[in-house]
Amino acid sequence: MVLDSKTRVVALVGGVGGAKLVYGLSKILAPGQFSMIGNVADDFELYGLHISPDLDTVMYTLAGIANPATGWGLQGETWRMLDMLRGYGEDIWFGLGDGDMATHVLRTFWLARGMTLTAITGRLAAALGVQHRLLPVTDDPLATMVDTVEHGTLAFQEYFVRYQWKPVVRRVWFEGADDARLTGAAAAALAEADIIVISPSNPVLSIAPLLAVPGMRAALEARRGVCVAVSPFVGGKAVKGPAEKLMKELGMDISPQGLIQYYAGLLDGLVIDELDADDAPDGPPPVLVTRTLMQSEDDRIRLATEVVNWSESV
Ligand code: FO1
Repeated sequence: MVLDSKTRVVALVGGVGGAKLVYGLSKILAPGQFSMIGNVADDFELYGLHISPDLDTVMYTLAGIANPATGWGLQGETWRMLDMLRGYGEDIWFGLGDGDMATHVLRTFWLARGMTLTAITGRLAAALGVQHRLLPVTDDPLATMVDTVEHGTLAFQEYFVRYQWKPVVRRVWFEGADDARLTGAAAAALAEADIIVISPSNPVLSIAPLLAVPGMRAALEARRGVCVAVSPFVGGKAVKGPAEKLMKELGMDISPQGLIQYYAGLLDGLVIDELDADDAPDGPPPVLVTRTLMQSEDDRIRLATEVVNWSESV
């Protein structure tokens, strides 16, 4: 434990990149000290099943059972169900593993019985031994939509997985955002937070949908603690995934200054990689330059420790 046991940390998290940092945070903070608010705008239905890729990525990562090669899905996964579906002539474009299926089956079953996504996520995570709270930002429908040059409007997973984020993006928006309600659990976690960490998840695809939920920005602005973001870029490039390509297509600036502008009004600090040190703005907000690439478990824990210690001082 690196912090006073009363210090409460909340992380806003998306998928694979953010999951690495929250894994590190979960190793240095007690369960009562640390909550995560997760993205649900990547959620979709396939074969009648409700799939929550980002929540599952975080849950599996914290449980230590994520596939280390992909970051999503389970390690040691098998694919018999997909083989069978292929045999039936189905066009398989989304990798649903046999073990992973159990998560989607139970989630769908419990949703149909009236449980909230928050309650379901808590139950699944606890069963996998995850003690820290993983809170969906909303229990209401929220869906990232992507307008592309080649295929027109695509649902997020079609853009991301079916088309491997190759299409050129003209616009991104979040269907359902106007009516989505921030959950009571997420609002309470934010209200009690001493430190809020915007994890190095894709700003447009993972963090923006969280900020699009009515009440979320206000909850961040009304926070008692400090809010720091960890840049998802290393050497001006995305470590993984479409962040750099997509943001450039949308005409956005992916430099540290660009991130400060993107998160305008929210940040008390920005953490950037040492390869981007030359682009470090003078502030405000203050900037911490360190190694943000998380290749090993030690990297995750070291970065998490640096981020919380620095946040205490800004
Ligand atoms: N990402 C892929 O690129 N291909 C897949 O086949 C795929 C399957 C998949 C299954 C379950 C799950 O929880 C996640 C999965 N992902 C897959 C990752 C996921 O769709 C994206 O990484 C996120 O939505 C973006 O954060």
